[in-house]
Amino acid sequence: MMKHEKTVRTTCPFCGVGCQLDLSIDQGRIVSVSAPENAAPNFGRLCAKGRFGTDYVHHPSRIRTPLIRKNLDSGKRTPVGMEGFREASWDEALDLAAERLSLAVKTQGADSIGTFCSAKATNEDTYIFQKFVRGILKTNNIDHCARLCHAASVAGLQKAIGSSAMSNAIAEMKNLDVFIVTGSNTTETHPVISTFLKEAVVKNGAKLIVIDPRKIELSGFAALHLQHRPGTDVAVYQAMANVVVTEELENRSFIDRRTENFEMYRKSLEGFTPELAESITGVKAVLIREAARMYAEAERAAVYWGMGISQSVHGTDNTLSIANLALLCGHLGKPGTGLNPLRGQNNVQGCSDSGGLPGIFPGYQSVADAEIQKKFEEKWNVTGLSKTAGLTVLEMSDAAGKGDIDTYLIMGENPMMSEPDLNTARKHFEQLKTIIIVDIFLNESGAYGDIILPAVPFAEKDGTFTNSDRRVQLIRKAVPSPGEAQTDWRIIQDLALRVEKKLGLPPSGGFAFQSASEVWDEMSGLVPAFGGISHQRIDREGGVHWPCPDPAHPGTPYLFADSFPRGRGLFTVLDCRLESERTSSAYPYLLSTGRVLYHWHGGTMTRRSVLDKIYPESVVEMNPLDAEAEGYEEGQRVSVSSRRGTIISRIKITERSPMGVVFMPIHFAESPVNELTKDLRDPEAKIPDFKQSAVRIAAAG
Ligand SMILES: Nc1nc2c(c(=O)[nH]1)N[C@H]1C(S)=C(S)[C@@H](COP(=O)(O)OP(=O)(O)OC[C@H]3O[C@@H](n4cnc5c(=O)[nH]c(N)nc54)[C@H](O)[C@@H]3O)O[C@H]1N2
Ligand SMILES: Nc1nc2c(c(=O)[nH]1)N[C@H]1C(S)=C(S)[C@@H](COP(=O)(O)OP(=O)(O)OC[C@H]3O[C@@H](n4cnc5c(=O)[nH]c(N)nc54)[C@H](O)[C@@H]3O)O[C@H]1N2
Ligand code: SF4
Ligand SMILES: [Mo]
Repeated sequence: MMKHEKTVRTTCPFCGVGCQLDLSIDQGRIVSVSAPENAAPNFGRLCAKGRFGTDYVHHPSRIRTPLIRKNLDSGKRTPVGMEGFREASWDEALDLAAERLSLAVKTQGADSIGTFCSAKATNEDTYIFQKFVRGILKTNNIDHCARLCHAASVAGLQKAIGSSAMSNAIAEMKNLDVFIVTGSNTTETHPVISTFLKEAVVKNGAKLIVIDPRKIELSGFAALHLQHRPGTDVAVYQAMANVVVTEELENRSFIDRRTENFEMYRKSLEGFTPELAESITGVKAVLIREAARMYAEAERAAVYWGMGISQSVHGTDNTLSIANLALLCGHLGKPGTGLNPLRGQNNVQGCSDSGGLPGIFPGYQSVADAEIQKKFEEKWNVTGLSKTAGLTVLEMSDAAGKGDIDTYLIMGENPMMSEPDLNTARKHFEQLKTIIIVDIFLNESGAYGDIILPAVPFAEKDGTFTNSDRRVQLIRKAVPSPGEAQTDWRIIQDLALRVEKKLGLPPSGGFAFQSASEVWDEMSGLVPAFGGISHQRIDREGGVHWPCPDPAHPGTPYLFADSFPRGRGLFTVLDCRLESERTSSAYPYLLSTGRVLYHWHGGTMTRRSVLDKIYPESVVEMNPLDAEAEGYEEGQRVSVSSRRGTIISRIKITERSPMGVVFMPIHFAESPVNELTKDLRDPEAKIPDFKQSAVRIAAAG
C-alpha cells in the first residue's frame, strides 16, 4: 500500500446513494479513493464514479478567480469561453453582483429576480442561499433541478400520504421479499443500491419485477419484466390493482385502519382489466396478472422508481397509480416495504429539505403560513418576507422570455444543458439583463454569464449532504482550493451583506457565520425534524436519518409505522391519460433520454474526469431489427431530428432498446439531447416530459 499524507472520510459528490468515501491525500491532491467496510450506506462498495471520478476536482479548468464579462451590457448576449471574461477581485465582482441585484429589486421589484440553488452543494450552502433570497432580496423565486427530476413523485406522494421522501432505508434492501423496480435504470444510476438489490435476488431468493420499456441490466435478474410502451404506466398499475381487487388480494385491515376513499377507487377500477391494459401498453395480460399476484401476496413488498415514472406529462398520475397499489396491499410502514423514489443528486433530498423550493422555508414549512413566517422573521431578524410562493425552474424561464424576470442568480446548475427544448430556453436566457453564476467550472450556462463567482466542490469544504434515504452525512475539507475559489455559503453570505447595505436595510446580523456547523445549528433550530442532528453527532456516530427531533432520538430509517403525515393514505381515482408527442411518418422513432454509468448530467464534472476516456461520446441506442431495416451499422454517424432541432451522434445497436424506441444519454455538449426534447409539462408538478419525443434519424456524412 502506498503511503499517503492523510486519509479523509467524506461523502460521494455524485449520486443520492451517498456512499462513504475515504480519500487518500498526497501533496494536496486526491490520489486514490476507497470505501470503508464498516460504514453505511455502502459498506465497502463503490461504483466507477466514486472510485475514479473525483479527479474533476483537480482539473486545470477550475475557475480560480472571480470573472466579469468583457463586453458587459453590449447588446445581444452571446456565449463566450474564458477569453470572453476578465479576472476581477472578489470585492469588485461581489460589488457588481450586489449592485445588479439591488437595482433589480429597487426598479423592477424582487420578483424580477430568478434564483437557482444546487443539489450538488451542501445543506448549509442551500440554507444560506435561500435565507439570502427570502430574507434580503425578498422573493420566493428559488428552485432547483428537483423540478426536472422527482417533482411528479413529490406531487403524487404529497397527495397520497403527505410526505415525499423515500419511505424505507437502503439497509433494508438485502432482505427484500418481493420488489418492483420501475423507470429506474438502477445499475447505472444508483449502482451501489443495485448491488444490494441483486444480492436480494441472488442470495435471498427475492422476486424482482422490472417494469420498464427498455431491457435494463436488472431485467436479467427479474422474475418478470413488463416491457410496456413508454408513457403507459398508469394503465399497467391500474390493471394490477384491478387484479388485486377482483381476486380479493387486497389488505382489508390496512385499508380499514390506514386509508380513505377506497370504495370510490375500487369502483373506478372496474373497467381497467389486464386485457384493456394489454391493448394500451403492449404487455400481455397474463404478465400483468402474475405481477399483481406476486406483489399483493408478498408478506412485504417494496417499489423503487426513477425518472421513467416522474419525467412525464402525467408523472403525478404515474406516482399516484403506484401509491394506490401500495395502499391497496398495505405494503407500507414496515421494513422491506414502501414507496421509494430513488433520489438522484448527492444532495437533492437535502436541497429540498433546506428550503431550496419556491413555496417552503426549510423543513417544508409553508411560506404562506403567517405563524411560520413570523418564526422565520424573528429568527432571521428581518421583516416583510414574501408570502407568495415563487416560480418553478421552467416558470422562471417563461418569465424571462416575457421580460418579467431579467436577473438570474444560478449556483451549481446548468440549465443550458438540462432544460427541455433548449432552442426556446436559450432565447429566454439570452434576453436576461444580468446573469450571475456561482460554479466550479465555466459550463454551458456560465458561457452566457456576466459575473462568475468561483465556488469549491465537495473535497474542499465542510458541510452535510442528505442522501436518498434521508441520511444526513458529513463532507470534510480534504484538499486546498485553487486560486481564490470559495465555499458557496461564504460567497452568498458576503453577497448578502453587500445587498443588505445597498438596499439600505437595517443590518440583520444574520450573515456572520464562521463555520458550516454553525449554519447547520441555525437551521436545525428552525426545523423540528433536524432538532437532534448536529455535525458533532454525525462525526461521532456516522450519518443520522431524519426525522430526528432531539439528541436522544436514534433517527428514523423507515417512515409511516403508525400513520401518514396526512393522517390516512388517500386513494385517488385516475384516468389513463396518454397525451404526449406521437410518432408519425416524418418522425417515426420515439426518443427516450437518460443516463449512462460513467457520466453525470451535462458532463461538467465527468467530462473532466478519467471516466471520459471510457465513454467519450454520445450514442443513439437502437434495436437490432430497426438498425437492420434502416441499414445502419454499429458506430455509424447519424443525425437525429425532432420538430425542434437536430443533433449528430453515432448508432449503437443493442437489444436494450425495444423496436421503435431509441435512447440517447444526456451527457454530451456536442450532442445535446435537449435540443430535441419538448417542453410539455405535467399540470401539477410542472415537470417536463423528457422521456418521449418523436424523432427521425438519417445517415450523416
Ligand atoms: N451515472 C449517472 N447516475 C446518475 C445520474 C447521472 O447523470 N449519471 N443522475 C442522477 C439523477 S439526478 C437522477 S434523477 C437519477 C435518475 O435515475 P434513473 O431514473 O434510473 O435514470 P434514467 O436514465 O433517466 O432512467 C430512467 C429509466 O426509465 C425508463 N423509462 C423510460 N420511459 C419510461 C416510461 O414511460 N415508464 C417507465 N416505467 N420507465 C420508463 C428508462 O428505460 C430507464 O431505464 O440518476 C442519478 N444517478
Ligand atoms: N433530456 C433530459 N434532460 C434532463 C434529464 C433527463 O433525464 N433527460 N434529467 C433531469 C434531471 S433528473 C436533473 S437532476 C437535471 C440536472 O441538471 P443540473 O443540475 O443543471 O445538472 P448538473 O450537470 O448536475 O449541474 C451541476 C452543476 O453544479 C456544479 N457543481 C458541482 N459541485 C458544486 C459545488 O459544490 N458548488 C457549486 N456552486 N457548483 C457545483 C457543476 O460544475 C455543474 O455545473 O437534468 C434534467 N435534465
Ligand atoms: S453509487 Fe452513487 S454515491 Fe456511490 S460511489 Fe457511485 S455515484 Fe457515488
Ligand atoms: Mo435528477
